[in-house]
Amino acid sequence: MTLTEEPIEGGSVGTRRMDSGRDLTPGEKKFVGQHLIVAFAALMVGSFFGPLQSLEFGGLDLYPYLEPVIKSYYQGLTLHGVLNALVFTTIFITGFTTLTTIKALGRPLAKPMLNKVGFYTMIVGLVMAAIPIFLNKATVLYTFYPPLKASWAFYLGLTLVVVGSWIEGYGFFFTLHEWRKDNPGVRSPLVALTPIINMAMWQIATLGIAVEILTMLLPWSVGLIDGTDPELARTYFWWTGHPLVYFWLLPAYTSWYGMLPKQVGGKLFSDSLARLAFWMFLIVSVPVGFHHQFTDPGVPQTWKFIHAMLTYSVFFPSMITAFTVIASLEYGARRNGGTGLVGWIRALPWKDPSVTAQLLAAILFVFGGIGGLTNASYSLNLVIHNTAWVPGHFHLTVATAVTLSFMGISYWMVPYITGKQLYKPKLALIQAWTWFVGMIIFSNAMHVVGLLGAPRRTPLGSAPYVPEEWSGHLLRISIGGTILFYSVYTFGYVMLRTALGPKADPALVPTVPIAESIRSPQLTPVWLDRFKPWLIAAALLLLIAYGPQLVDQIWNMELNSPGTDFVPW
Ligand code: HAS
Ligand code: CU
Repeated sequence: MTLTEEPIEGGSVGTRRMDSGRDLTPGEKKFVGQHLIVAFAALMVGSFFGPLQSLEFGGLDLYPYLEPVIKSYYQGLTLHGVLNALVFTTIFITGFTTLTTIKALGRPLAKPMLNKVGFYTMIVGLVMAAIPIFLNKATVLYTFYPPLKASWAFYLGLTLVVVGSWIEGYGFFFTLHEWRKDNPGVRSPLVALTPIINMAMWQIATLGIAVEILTMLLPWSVGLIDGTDPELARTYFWWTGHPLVYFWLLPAYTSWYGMLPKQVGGKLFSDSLARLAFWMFLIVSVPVGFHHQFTDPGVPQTWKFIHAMLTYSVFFPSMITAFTVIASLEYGARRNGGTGLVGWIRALPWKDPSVTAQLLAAILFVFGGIGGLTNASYSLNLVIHNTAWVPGHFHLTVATAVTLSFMGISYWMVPYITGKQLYKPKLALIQAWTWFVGMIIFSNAMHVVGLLGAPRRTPLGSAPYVPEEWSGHLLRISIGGTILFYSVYTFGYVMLRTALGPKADPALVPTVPIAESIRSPQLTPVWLDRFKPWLIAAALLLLIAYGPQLVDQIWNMELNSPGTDFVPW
């Protein structure tokens, strides 16, 4: 790596050393590409079932045609949730983090073998978990709550996916550590640091399901213990389950803060605010899990209340993000000649599918965030819990803010790693807009029908109790789902054609967009560049917010709930 010395504004903090922006080697690009192939394959298979569910809501049940391969609505729903929400995301994120680490630090991975081992561990786990799901031996939905019981291979497979992601995480930590040794006193590049903060958060977050699977579900599935404690299992699960949603979100935030400003011709408005948001996520992402358990009888109200309050605090880093990212976009748009209070929005590069996809993702996230705040309210949660409102909420968040952003990122990343040009950018643009429109129709109807009392995770098309007033909304869900079906396969098609296309003139291939910040990152306070204080704060907060209740639940554990199979619909 060559470093150049460059004076920075303010002058009082010395010089900033900038790396030369070393590109990924062909081998490194291939490794990132392998992640993307697996991630997109999972997305393509998982997304096949989404429209089946939404069509079922409208009264068109296509599941019988899928027999003998797919036995039930619930098997399809399990595939949809596991492949899209767990596999696509985790593998895309580790691939993206590989790219950002190497590119933004300007050096190879410190221990490339370690990352390879991590990746292949995830693949072995994925195959191991997928087989029983396809065999209808793990129809337990993506939350796999006991007493629903899956084959041991499902639990072991999931464990390996998590362990693989830990190992890849260590590969990133070592790389950052080495970079820091070589660059004392220099602020870590934001685009490298922030996905690594996410990986650190993930190590803490996944302790919950690691303990759940290893101490309860796996021994139970192989017959070492006779039953489970479903309440304790839910507490373990949501220790992981809530921060999981930020594990998905933060790489999209890295792109919105650290890449999108460059793509719109601007700069990051505040490096300090960006870092602060990520550190806040590190400390408050985990101790909020009880907001998924407001209706659980085994958790005392005090703890639910504490977690409700902490959930409001996890709202702040997203508000910081809304402010900082919009300010960065405005800065870029005004440089491009945009004017007016909101008129500058038109000066954003809306013809660039990568930008448009991410802007549309962020716009819908505003509504996902409002819904999140509703969910977090202790009393309003009673109205929406376990209704179709909840999948309405998470299709705006994970399925749009995250997935549509990942699609937008892929529109430069796949050309970059393959050395090709994006296939039909106009089609990609249509893809982004159809996702946006399809999701507005789908998720709005899901929210409304949920408020009217429609339960989630239910094949409503076959339910005998559906009142007339739901039917218009159920139809809108079918229409939205069909548009999304078109959109997701258009994305797959554009990616495939891009990857199979001819090599392009290197000058026409996109580079990795890394935004500068308006003020030099060297002016960012050191405490916003250090792991230690934040890790200590995270541990303390966890101890306070989970410690006593967890000890109580473990102390009073009763492994007396026998397993059940899902009854195929
Ligand atoms: Fe959630 C349930 C609360 C965010 C995902 N959530 C779920 C479930 C999932 C999920 C999957 O408190 C279902 C789990 C299950 O299966 O049971 N959620 C929240 C809160 C937030 C939140 C307070 N959720 C997310 C994100 C997710 C996600 C992010 C995935 C990635 N959620 C809950 C609660 C439940 C829940 C309860 C349990 C419900 C129940 O009873 O079961 C917050 O983090 C949201 C903060 C977000 C904002 C929005 C900021 C807006 C930004 C965009 C700015 C716009 C720009 C565009 C830049 C404050 C940053 C400008 C464009 C121009 C053109 C100018
Ligand atoms: Cu949550």
